[in-house]
Amino acid sequence: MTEHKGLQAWVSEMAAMCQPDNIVWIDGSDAQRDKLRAEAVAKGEIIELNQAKLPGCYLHRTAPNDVARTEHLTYICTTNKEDVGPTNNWMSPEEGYARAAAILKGSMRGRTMYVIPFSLGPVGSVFSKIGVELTDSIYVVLNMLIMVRCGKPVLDKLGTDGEFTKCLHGKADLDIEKRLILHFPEDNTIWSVGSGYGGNVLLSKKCMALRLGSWQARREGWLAEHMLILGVEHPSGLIEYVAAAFPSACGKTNLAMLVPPEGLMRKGYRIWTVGDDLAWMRIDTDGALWAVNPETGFFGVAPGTNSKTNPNAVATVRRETIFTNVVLTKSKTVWWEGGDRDPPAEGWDWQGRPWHPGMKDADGKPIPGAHPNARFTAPITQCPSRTFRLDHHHGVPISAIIFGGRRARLAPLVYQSYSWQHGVFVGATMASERTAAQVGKIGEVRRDPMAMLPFCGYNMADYFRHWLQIGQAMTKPPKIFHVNWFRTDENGEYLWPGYGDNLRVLEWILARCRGEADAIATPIGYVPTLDSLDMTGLHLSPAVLQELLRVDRQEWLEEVESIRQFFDTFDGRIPHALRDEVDALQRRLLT
Ligand code: OXD
Ligand code: MN
Repeated sequence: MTEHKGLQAWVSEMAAMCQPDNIVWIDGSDAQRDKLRAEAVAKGEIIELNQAKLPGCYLHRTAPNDVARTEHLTYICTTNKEDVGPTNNWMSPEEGYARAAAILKGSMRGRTMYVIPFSLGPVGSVFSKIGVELTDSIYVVLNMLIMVRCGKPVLDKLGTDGEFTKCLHGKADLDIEKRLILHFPEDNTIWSVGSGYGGNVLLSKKCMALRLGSWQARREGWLAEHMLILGVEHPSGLIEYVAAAFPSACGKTNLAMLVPPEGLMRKGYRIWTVGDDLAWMRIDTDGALWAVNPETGFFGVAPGTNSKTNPNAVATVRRETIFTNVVLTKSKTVWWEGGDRDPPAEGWDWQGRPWHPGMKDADGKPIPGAHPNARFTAPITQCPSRTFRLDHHHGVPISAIIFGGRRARLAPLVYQSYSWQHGVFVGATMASERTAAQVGKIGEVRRDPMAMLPFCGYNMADYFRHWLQIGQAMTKPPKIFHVNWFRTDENGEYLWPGYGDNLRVLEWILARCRGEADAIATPIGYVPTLDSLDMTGLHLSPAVLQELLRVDRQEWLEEVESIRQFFDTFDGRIPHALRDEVDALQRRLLT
């Protein structure tokens, strides 16, 4: 399949270590995919679903101890420990290779090693980076075929001496004691062993696009971010794009595919989904920031996905979808908690055990049928709101960057930063709190800067500096905002309806970028005036709106102290500009 000597040599070297019986190169064709599906069904790796109801759909079950990313087993392996900073686990490259090799050695005996050439970003675009993943899992192959551009066109582009990221995945015996997710940024290499869960094994995603991607982005002067990208079409026909970062479980996929509320739909608003998880962004010759979604599919959380929370996702997963760890029904369809339909009278749970609604464990707790982190893997081309610019080599121009967290109090519905530097500060100090309503006090706050805490491949203090430098290099930087859909009243009830109504906030943000919407300056940034959000068709009392937009000086002064403590964990490496920002925030709060 390739004349690339470096690639051939690396595949041979890895095969000599893992000792597979066969090596199969993935060409990206439907014919090969169909053959692999049949083989995976025959081996019991996937279950064919009801093809009349769910054409091209399959179910996979992971090992019960292998259902989520394992951050404590995820390492960045660099020569100098300080390069990874206090937020990452570190291991020396020597130790990393040696420990993983001991597990991988001979682990593919009796198995096939698949060679998957893939491109993040449109093949041949300035954004594109090529990787090659070796894996002994057909499930990984079938997922990668959905998630990224794979096969022959990628190898053709790689040519005889192109650069590529070396990604090795071996299931070994799926033993959590022998599981390691290792990144070697100095060698452009990733080794993942002992897991079969998507986030640990689809190495294009968190491992390459974010951890190695962020490392490369700093070296090369661009941004690799954990952000959704969407376009908002204005009734005039103008389409403007935003990139938004939220920690897990804050509704990124739902926002990326939102359906405008009735009132705004009638006015002519429309959403274009570019991506739900990753954004690679570069400064183009016009001095503005342009972005691509490096992926071609969604690896979304199934539970809670229904026609109200995300009708576009529901439409997307009707065909050619791999479901992982959901309920299997007697008619070979799938079900999950928080979906559209009532549960089946009986079926099999995510572990394949007979299951029926109302089952309880020994402690009397309900036994869920689907795992809470059950997933769907589906092509973006099936999403009704997909962008028409997915393959554009320039990507899309970003008007606004949005950071968000889950805060029952403190953060207003939306505010705009005063400058790029202030915006970087807002992103760097982003946090989510556990829902505090029930106990009536603020929950535990977890700082998750730019939603990159588990994904930044180097010292986050240096990452903030890189963001500051990118801002200086742009003549037309996006404006930076913060949103919070999760503010509650004293009874713990959400004040804002969320979902489609979030478009009202996006529209204010974009109008601010055009210099059109009103705002008032508060100590934390610009907040909408009460009449500047388009509330057509939404009846929210002025008092509720006022509460949603309120800035409480005392709470923010407490936040300032918490931010200082967070910055102190970086051993004096935090850029001065961000320390200046926290001082300036405190000054504004006290005047
Ligand atoms: C994801 C995550 O799966 O952020 O996208 O954990
Ligand atoms: Mn994610």
